[in-house]
Amino acid sequence: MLKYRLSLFLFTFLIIQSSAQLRDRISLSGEWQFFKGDTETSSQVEHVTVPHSWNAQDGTTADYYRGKGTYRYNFDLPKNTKKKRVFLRFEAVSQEADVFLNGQYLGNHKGAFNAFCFEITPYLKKKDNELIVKANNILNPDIAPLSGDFTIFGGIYRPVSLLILPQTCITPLDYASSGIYIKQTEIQDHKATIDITTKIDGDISGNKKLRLRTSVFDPTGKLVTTSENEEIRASENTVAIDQRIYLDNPILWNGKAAPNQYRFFCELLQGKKVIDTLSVYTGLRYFKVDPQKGFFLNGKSYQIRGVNRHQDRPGKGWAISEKDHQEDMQLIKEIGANGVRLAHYPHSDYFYSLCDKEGLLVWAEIPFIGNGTESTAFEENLKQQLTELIRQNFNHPSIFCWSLFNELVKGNPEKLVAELNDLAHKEDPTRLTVAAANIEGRPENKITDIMAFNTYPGWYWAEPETMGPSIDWKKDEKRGVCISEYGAGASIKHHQQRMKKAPKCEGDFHPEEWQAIVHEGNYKEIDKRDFVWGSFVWNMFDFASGGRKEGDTYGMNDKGLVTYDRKTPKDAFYFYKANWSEKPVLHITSKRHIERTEPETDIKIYSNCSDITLYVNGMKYAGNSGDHNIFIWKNIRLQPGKNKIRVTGTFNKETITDQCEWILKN
Ligand code: GCB
Repeated sequence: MLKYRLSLFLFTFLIIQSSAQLRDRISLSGEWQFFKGDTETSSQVEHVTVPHSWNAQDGTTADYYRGKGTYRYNFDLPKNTKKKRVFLRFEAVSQEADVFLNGQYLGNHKGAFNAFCFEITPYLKKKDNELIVKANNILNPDIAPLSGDFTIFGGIYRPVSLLILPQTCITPLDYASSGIYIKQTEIQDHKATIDITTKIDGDISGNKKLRLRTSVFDPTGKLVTTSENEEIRASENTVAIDQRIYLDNPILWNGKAAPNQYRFFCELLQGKKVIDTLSVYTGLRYFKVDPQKGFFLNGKSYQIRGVNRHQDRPGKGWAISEKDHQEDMQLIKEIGANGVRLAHYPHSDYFYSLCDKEGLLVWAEIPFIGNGTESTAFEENLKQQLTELIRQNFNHPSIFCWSLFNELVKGNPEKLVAELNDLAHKEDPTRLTVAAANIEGRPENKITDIMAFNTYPGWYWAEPETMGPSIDWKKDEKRGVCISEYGAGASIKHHQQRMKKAPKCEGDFHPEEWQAIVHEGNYKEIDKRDFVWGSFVWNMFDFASGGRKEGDTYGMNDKGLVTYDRKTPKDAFYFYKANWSEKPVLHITSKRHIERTEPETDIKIYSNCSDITLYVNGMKYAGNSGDHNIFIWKNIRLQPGKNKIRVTGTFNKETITDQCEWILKN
């Protein structure tokens, strides 16, 4: 036993050793030169830090700059490149990029959200290589999206790296993916069939005695199986190698409860020598949507109750850091959601990885929004963006569906949606296709495997409770239904008590209280219906939408449960937290409504505690029972001047308290 452990340790050690020497990644993030436009005048040149967006400051204004921007970066050849190949990989440039190295044109990339990669080996010099990126975020009829309620921040807004790889390598050039695709052909509780495809690029045609060995480590780090191919015979210099492995009793990736992941360690050998290695991770799981009973993960009911997310932040736009991603994830975890719709475009690989680790179910999406042109170039661009999304994110266990459009309202996109649907199935037969519509009965709504609707009862129309009939109209006997968006705008500076009807959605006054009422009313209706396989609040965070003129700040969509700076959760956040979280929640709503003019008020608490007791200026009010963890005391009299509001509850035998002060003005 000890001998076995020792050899396993040595084996793992050797692999780590060899991979460290074979591949390298050098970050080109840091100081770059930048100027707006494409012809340089020295006065214009700024020193900026990449990731960068030129709309970091003006992205919340109606006439934010949608134009050209040029970046320059100079670097010496890194030391470890002898006999290696060098690739340049961008994680995203918004929204179009032309890239040049030492005057040599490397190529163009269209689409703001996916990675792309070029080989640069032949163009490198020892010293002072000059990299130029000419980018633009000009509205272009050939690039999706053509519309949308969000700012298209321009720039090199995700990291850039050099990949230093062996001459013959697992390729980074297949739509900038990892080159390894772990297909979960059949997963059950007791066995798994997995098909691995590894794409190799280099000097491989003829008899090069190449073999591929894939070792699989379970979530505890134990080597569970190894698959090794016969020698590879290829006529071209790129080849895709297929391997099938079987596992008994796989340790499943089981959502938030157990987000277990396996490691697939691929080694490329020439004769006995290991010439390239790469590890990828995935979690094994199976899922389905039952049209009557909703979502099932690994055979058990697991309704998705989640939030939507946009990726921007104040002062940064889309150029956010890993720390920012972590903070978003922390808040999504805190609220207790079990799923997230990463709207309306591909998000950063880092964020999908956080979702894998936290066990969130992810809806991933391409930016086909509003309307399409009939142009072939536009259609090809959407297909390219879908292929990139799928290949780059193929191994993320969190992703369960590929979404093909959001709210198509113009034209006849049916044929294109059908082609995208076929493409998604061809690229990935293991996940579901989905789309989000806002108009029932349109022909393109019938195409995807499952379907979802954006609906805003209580905000853009009707009362919050109209969510009930709104869902029932949309119910599909074969595909169930998901509410992919619902919500209301809210400012933490605007307050009103005893609200009976919606404020003007296009107006400036967006009281926090009404947003909470909409969510309570909407969510109760969603929660009653088992056939609603998923629901996603619009939106977890306020986000930039340059053209909007409403609420307390123009240029923003304020439907977030949390403010744009991520500092203040609004009351509605605590409604969900009280319903979803396993941690204690006891929250007095309207705390920020400090200055009161009405002597009588209702007091509303969101809580998952028991024995809830309210004290107003020391006077005790017995608890009442709360539907969906909402507790309301009606017509409580405030005294002129200061009022002390305190509430206590019990959670796991612990006493929890919340308090605030309101001032009744005479
Ligand atoms: C929608 C859109 C989303 C908007 C949202 C809103 O239906 O899909 O992009 O931001 O409504 O707030 O109006």
